[in-house]
Amino acid sequence: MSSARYPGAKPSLIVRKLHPENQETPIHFITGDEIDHKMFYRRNHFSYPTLTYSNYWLPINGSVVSPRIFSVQDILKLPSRTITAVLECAGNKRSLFEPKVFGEQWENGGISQGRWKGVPLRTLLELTGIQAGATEVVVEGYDYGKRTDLDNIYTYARSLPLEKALHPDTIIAYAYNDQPIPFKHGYPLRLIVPQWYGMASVKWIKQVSIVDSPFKGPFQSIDYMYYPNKENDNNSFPVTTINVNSTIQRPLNMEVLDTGKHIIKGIAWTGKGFISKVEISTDFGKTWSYANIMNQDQERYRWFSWSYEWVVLEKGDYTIMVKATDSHNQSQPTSPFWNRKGYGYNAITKIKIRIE
Ligand SMILES: Nc1nc2c(c(=O)[nH]1)N[C@H]1C(S)=C(S)[C@@H](COP(=O)(O)O)O[C@H]1N2
Ligand SMILES: [Mo]
Repeated sequence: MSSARYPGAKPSLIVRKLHPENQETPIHFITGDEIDHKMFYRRNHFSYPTLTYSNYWLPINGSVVSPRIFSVQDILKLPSRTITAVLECAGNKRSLFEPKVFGEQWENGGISQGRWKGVPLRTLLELTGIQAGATEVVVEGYDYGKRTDLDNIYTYARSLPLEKALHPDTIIAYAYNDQPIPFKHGYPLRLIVPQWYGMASVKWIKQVSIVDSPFKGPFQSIDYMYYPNKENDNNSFPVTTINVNSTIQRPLNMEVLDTGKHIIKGIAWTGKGFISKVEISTDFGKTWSYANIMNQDQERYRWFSWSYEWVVLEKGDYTIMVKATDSHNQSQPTSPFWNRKGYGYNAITKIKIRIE
């Protein structure tokens, strides 16, 4: 559709909640692989923090050989790394679970992608040294508040196992798409943890602490755990790597189209590995064809755009299904893995279309 016929019509974020601010990316109306920060989803547990930038320092302490306090200037001088990665909220698509689960009712816009530049956390940890026996790295943000389920005030803090913290692509970022990180996305410094759901990528970093026992903060021990049972916490395990997944951008769910040729297009992504195939069915799963995957040779951590030319001659109602598979042979399952807090939804993507 030519935008010239619709002057001024442009996508906007979709509000889920304003206090704290939680908004979705208008993923169906995004073109391109690097999302403008104005269209980047926003996911916050608390009010935005107040920080004084003139006096901002990044302390690294705990089980280190020599604790240090870095200025942003110090960090800018170190060798940088630039990474284009999918950031997806673990609650993305939560609204699709049956039975429904409590929490932000994300549809499919709890996902964005862009280019982050920063310094590997590893580089900083090499400068402080790590003591023998250290097991995890805790990254704490400046934002804090009360949770509905606990009495104390908590900051937003998460830990990473040492191995993930030391991965050269786990970075302390200071730029997004060549600009300083926008305030709402973590200015001046945020963690970017490729391959893991977004909760790991802590914004507004206040300090980094190396620890030698499992970190038990509530955003790690209560939230961001998969609870497979409705009534108890048995068999819970932590939310980490992004599941293989896809979204149909066009046409829209429940759209009415005419007979003829239509381009079905969307994105597919995964945490570990890359997307190896995208299959599509326009007859409710009876037959499947391969969608055409664009730029399949691209670097890791990105989403893949795909498209499929659909020629439809018969009027009626159609269910279109998309199933992505990754290089570790993980495919979107027929039914989702239901869990009480509604994380990691990745069942086969479905929309309905009417042809008249
Ligand atoms: N300090 C801090 N970091 C945070 C959060 C937060 O509430 N506070 N939310 C996390 C979650 S759950 C997600 S999905 C991403 C969202 O990042 P964005 O708001 O830049 O999209 O940030 C993560 N980092
Ligand atoms: Mo999230």
